[in-house]
Amino acid sequence: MTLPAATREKAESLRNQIRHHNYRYHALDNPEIPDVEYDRLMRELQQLEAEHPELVSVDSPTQRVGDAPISAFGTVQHELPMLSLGNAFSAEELQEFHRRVLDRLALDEQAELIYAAEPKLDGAAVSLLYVGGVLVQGATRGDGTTGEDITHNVRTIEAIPLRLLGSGYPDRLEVRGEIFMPKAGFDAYNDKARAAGEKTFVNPRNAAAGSLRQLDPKLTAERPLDMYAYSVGIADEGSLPPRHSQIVDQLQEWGIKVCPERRVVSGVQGCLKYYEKIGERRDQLSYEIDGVVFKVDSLEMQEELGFVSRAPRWAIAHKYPAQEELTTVEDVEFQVGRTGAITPVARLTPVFVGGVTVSNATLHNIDELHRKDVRVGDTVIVRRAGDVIPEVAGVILERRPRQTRQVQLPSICPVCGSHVAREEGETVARCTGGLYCSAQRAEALKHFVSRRALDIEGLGAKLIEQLVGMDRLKTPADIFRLSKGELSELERMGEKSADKLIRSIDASKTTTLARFLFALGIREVGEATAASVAAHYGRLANVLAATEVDLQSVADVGPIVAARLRAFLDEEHNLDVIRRLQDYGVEWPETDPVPVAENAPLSGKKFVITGTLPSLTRDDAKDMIQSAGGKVTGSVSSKTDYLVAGEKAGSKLNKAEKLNISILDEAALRYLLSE
Ligand code: D41
Repeated sequence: MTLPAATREKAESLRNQIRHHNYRYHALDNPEIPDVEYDRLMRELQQLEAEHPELVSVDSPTQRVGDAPISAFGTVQHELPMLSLGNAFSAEELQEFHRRVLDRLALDEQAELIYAAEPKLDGAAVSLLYVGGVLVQGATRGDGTTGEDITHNVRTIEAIPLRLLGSGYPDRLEVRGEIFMPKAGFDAYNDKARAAGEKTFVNPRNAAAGSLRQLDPKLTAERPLDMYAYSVGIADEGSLPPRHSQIVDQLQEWGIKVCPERRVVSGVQGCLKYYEKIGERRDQLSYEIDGVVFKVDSLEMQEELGFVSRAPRWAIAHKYPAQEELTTVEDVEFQVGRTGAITPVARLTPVFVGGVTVSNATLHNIDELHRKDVRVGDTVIVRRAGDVIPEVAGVILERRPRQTRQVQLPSICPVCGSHVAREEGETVARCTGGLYCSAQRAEALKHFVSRRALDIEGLGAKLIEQLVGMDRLKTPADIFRLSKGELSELERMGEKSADKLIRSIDASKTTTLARFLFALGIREVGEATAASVAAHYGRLANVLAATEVDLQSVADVGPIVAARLRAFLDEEHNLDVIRRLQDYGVEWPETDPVPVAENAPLSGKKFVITGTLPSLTRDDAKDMIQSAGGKVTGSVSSKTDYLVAGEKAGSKLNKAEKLNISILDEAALRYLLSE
C-alpha cells in the first residue's frame, strides 16, 4: 500500500512545526505556543506515525525530545542521559500505563504495585553535581544529553546547599530536580516589572528558566528561585537505598530540598486518589504544577522495565487541565473601576482554560497592552492560574492576520464621557468624572454596602447596577431614601424582599466611624487606615478639621494617604454626601481621641490571616487584632510580624516560614490578645 502524498506532507509539516517550537522553548526560553498546543502537535504526529510506521524517520522529533541548547554558556555532557517523561492526559491513559507496567513485570491485575507519587513542578530541570559533598557543577537538562553550564547561577540559589550535610553520600553524587519560581515571587516580580514599565514573564516556568540563563549571576540572585530534587543520576562509590522514595528521603537528610507533598501510594487506585487530592489543592500550593508524577518505587523493577526512546517505562506524568490556552481577541474594551481606573479588557473567543470557560481577560494597563502589542484579531495566550483573574499573557505574532486593529487609550471615559487623565509616572489612566461617572458610582456603591463597610445585606451588585441605571442612586446617601414601595416594583423583587432590604438598610445606620470612613471609598484609605484614623480622632468633626500635616501623625498614614484624605474632604460634593448621610440617620458612637500608639497591646504589629480557624471567622480575628491596635494586611512580607494560620493554610504559610515570621494558631492569637 502506498502512502498518500498528503499524509507524508502532513507528517513533515508537523515535524517542522515541532522542531521550531523545540527551538523556541529549549534554546530561546521563549515559547510561542502554550504547552497544550505543543502536546497536541506531538500527539498528532505520534498518531500519524503509529498508523503509518513507514513514516517514522530517525530524525523525527518523536524519536528525540528537546533540542540542543545554543548560548553563551559552556555546555555540559550528561554522563547519564536525563530522561524525559511520558504523559497521561486521562485516568484511562494512566490505567493503560499501569497495565503495561504489570504486564512487563509479569504481575497479575491484583498485584499491589507501589508507586512513589510527587507533584510535577513547572520549572526547569537541572542537574547538580556534588564531589566529596561539595557542589561543583550545575547544568540545565538541555536535550537530555547536552545541557548548559549554569554553575555560577545555581550557586546563588539559597535553597541549593553548596555542601552536603551529614555523611555517607557517594563521592560523586548527581542530584536531579526542578528549579522553580514560587507563585508569590512570580507575582511580585511581574507586579514590579509592570509598575516599572518592563517586560513581564508569561508564567513561573519561563521566569525560572529565564532567570537561570542570565549571564550575570547577580541578576539570578535577585530572582526568588527555589528547588526540589526528584532523582539521582551519577552515584559513584557509596550506595543508595533500593527504593525511589527512600532515595529522596536520603537526599533530604543530606540537606537537599525535596517536595513535602511526595507520598507512596499503592496501585492505580492509589495513584488516581493522589492525583485527585493534589488537584484539589493545586491552587493552594505555593508553586505551580502541571501534573503529578508516578514512579515505580522499586529500583529493581525500574531496571527490569527499562526505557523507550529516552523515557523510562516505569514513570509517567498525569497532567492537570492546562492553565494556558490559545484563543483570539475579538475586541478590546475599557472598564472603569471604583477609583476611575481604566483597565483594558480583551473580549475573547471563549476558551476552556484552568477549569473554566474564559471569554474576558485583563490586559492590566494601557502600557502593558502596547508593550505586548496586543491587537484585535490577534491570537493570544490566555492564562488563568488559580483564583486570579484571567490575563492575556502574550501574543503569537506568527499567527497575526493581515487585518488587525491596534488599540489606543480612549481620551474620554467610555461610560460617562469625562476626560481620561494619567498622572505623571502612573501606569494607570483614570476617568476624571468621579461620582458623576455611573461606573464609578456603581462600584463606589458596591463598596459602600459591602460587608466590611456599611454591611447592607440584600443590596447586591445587580440591584445596584439596576438602580444606578435608573438614576435612582447617585450617591450613597440616596440608599437611605429608597422606599419599600418603589423597591417592590422592581423586577425580581417581591414585597417580602423589599421589606427585608429596607430593614437591613435601617440596621446599617448604626455603625462605627471606622466603617463609615472606609465605606466612603477614599483612594488609598483601606480598612486598616480607616480604623487608625477613626481611633486617632474619635470624632468625625476632628477628622474633617485635621490638616494634611496633622493627618500624618496617625499611625500608618504617610504623605500620600494624607493628601488623598484631605483632597477628598475638601470636595464640597463629598462633604454634602457626608452631611446627607448623617441627616438620614447614619450614626456611630463618638469618642475622645485615643492615640493608638501607646496603650494598645498590639500597636504597630502587622498580622496576616490565612486558612480556616477553628472557631473564629477571619473577619472576627481581624476585628480582634485591630481593636488591640494591630494591623491586618493581605500579603506576607518581611514586614509582617505574625501570621495567624488555620487549616488549609497554603502559600502564605510557606512564605512566612521562609521569612522566619512567628506563626500563631487561634489559641496562640487569643493568648496574645489576652496578655
Ligand atoms: O517535578 C518534576 N517536574 C519532575 C520531573 C519530577 N517530579 N520527576 C521527574 N522524574 C523524571 C524521571 C522519572 C525521568 C527521573 C521529572 C523528570 N524526569 C523530568 N523533568 C524534565 C524532564 C523529565
